[in-house]
Amino acid sequence: MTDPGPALPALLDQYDRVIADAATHLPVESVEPAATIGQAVRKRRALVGKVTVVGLLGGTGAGKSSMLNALAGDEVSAAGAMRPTTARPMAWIPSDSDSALDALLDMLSIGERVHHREVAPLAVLDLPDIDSLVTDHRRLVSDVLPYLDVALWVLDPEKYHDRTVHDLVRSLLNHQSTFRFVLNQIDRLDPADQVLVTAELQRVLRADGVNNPVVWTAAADPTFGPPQGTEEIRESLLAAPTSSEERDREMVNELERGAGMLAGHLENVDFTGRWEGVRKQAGELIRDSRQWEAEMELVLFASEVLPGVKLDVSGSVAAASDHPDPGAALDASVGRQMRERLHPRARTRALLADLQLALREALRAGP
Ligand SMILES: Nc1nc2c(ncn2[C@@H]2O[C@H](COP(=O)(O)OP(=O)(O)OP(=O)(O)O)[C@@H](O)[C@H]2O)c(=O)[nH]1
Ligand SMILES: [Mg+2]
Repeated sequence: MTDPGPALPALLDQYDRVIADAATHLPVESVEPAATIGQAVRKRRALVGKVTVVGLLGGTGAGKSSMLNALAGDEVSAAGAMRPTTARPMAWIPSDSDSALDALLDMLSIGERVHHREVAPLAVLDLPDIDSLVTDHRRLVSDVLPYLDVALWVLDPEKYHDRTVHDLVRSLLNHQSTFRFVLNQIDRLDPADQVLVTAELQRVLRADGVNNPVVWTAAADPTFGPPQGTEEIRESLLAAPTSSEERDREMVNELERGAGMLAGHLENVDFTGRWEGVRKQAGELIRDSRQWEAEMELVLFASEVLPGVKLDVSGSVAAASDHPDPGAALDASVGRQMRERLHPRARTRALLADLQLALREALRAGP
């Protein structure tokens, strides 16, 4: 974005107005996912520029905990041969970390925190593996991702090809600007194989849809000697991991995703045109003493245009039966109720359309 600073707060405010408007008439479950995205972006923004938040992702045994220990220069997370080792996430964070980071960790239920006294404003989250059968682990990954400056995928020479990893990479491509990859345990490969495996990993990642994947190589906990490559990784993480444009762009992308979710609950139906036919049909059925069929006709139409909303249909049909023009009576009862309910939807839809336009413009103006 050319001027990302002021654009994002304005877009966030606009987003929140649409959510608040939708919440006045849509069911909670329709609004909540989009509202959560908005909150996530706000929290994420509060952290920008203060601490670089890195999350370690990957299969069990790849060396995520070992990577954290190497980056920290100390054993802060238990690594081990037992699979899986890390059952619960932990965070290695600056001891003077601000409340925004604590609030984020609280929200993600990451209770285990080790504080460091380094000058580097680096927070590293050691996450449980993504390939065990514990689906909670994968849910945690998607909950955490929107907040990361860098999602550091730790892979090893044996399992770098694993389907679980690549399925997940593909499903999370909307966060790809934060993706970095490290081929760990390179001490187990001879130099020629290191080159081959790295190239192959890059090829697979491109096939997943990652544009220009950054692949580092390292040995976080080699069988012999000190860690290799981790110092360079640490420096790369600290050196402006993602540009502010990229970060803002990612947040705008998130808002666009949330707006799209809401749009799914506000689809436009041609009420006026169709209602004319439905009320005529129901009116004729009533005149033919087929009240029950008239009710069905109305219920079906109502459930289509206003899913999840309860309307008084049988009372209205009974009243219309005593009316000289049942169709007109239905229009004044059921029809009026539907119009009243549809009115706020049209309003939210208009607000949402404005928001989606503004989000698209912000993305188009990007680099
Ligand atoms: N040879 C070699 N072994 C490594 C390297 N990095 C980690 N290991 C070993 O691999 C095993 C698994 O490492 P962890 O760091 O526990 O792996 P993890 O990804 O955290 O695993 P989970 O917590 O189960 O998800 C340990 O026995 C480590 O000592 C490396 O660079 N080279
Ligand atoms: Mg671990």
